[in-house]
Amino acid sequence: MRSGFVSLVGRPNVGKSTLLNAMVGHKVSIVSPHPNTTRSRIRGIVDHKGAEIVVVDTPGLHKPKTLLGEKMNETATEVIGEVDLVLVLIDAKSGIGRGDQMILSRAPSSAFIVLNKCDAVKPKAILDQLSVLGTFGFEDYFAISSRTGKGVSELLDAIAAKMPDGPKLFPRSMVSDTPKQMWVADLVREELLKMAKEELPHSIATVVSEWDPPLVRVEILVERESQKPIVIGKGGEILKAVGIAVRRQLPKGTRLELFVKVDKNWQGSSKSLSRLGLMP
Ligand SMILES: Nc1nc2c(ncn2[C@@H]2O[C@H](COP(=O)(O)OP(=O)(O)OP(=O)(O)O)[C@@H](O)[C@H]2O)c(=O)[nH]1
Ligand SMILES: [Mg+2]
Repeated sequence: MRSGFVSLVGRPNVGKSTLLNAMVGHKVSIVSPHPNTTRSRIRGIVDHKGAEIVVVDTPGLHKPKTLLGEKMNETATEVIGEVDLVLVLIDAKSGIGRGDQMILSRAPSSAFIVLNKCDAVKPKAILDQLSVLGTFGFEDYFAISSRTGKGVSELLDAIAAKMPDGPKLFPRSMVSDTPKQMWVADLVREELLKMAKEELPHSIATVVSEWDPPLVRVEILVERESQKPIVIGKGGEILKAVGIAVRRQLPKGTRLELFVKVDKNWQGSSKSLSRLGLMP
């Protein structure tokens, strides 16, 4: 038996969480078109060709503007040092930018480079980008699409071959170790992100304030009084739609109650971030 840890790192929005879900074959990390969706480490468990691979999704590495941003970068950087293998994701659609170069310059030479979103670009663009990436001299290179799944199985083959000897770490059929409360809070945030525009995605945080199944209360934090009506919607229509979409993903009979609160400085307050589970 072999087992080990692999981390997915890269700029925000390159498709790390989409790849984690594709590898696990279940949705274990929320995804959105907005950058900075993942705020904490999310672990997914994959059994592949005799190896147990624990894939760790991390927040996108970016220039932090708040304490939350600093903590997110810290989380991602710490994970790099703790795993058996690092996967650096690059977005083929947006190309190799300065942010990517910074990450590539800090990644260990044993890392795998994964060019993602290859479904969205022409073959020549893939070849051109791979030839640039090749100059960095990493262990191996992959061109995949996390959205269509193309290349994901070959990537898993190569990862499995790199895992050290070791025992099974998680019970069979377990796909993630995210606590249920964190998961429900994230599902609510994911649905809100689908409807949110402009700066709102960054302003929203969610946390379970009462966990007494089948009753589950989730608090939605915004930073300004003026954001409250946007999240609630006309006559409560947005909250209602969010509630319906999240309930569909929860056990039958769950009573989900959503509340919106203003916490002006939740992104900059260590007390608020601890309550949200985003720092110790
Ligand atoms: N066309 C295409 N889009 C993709 C692919 N993978 C991810 N996306 C899209 O890219 C956007 C970002 O995906 P995420 O998986 O949330 O990206 P992330 O790297 O986890 O982002 P952060 O958590 O913000 O750091 C979403 O709209 C995805 O649907 C892909 O292979 N092809
Ligand atoms: Mg993510």
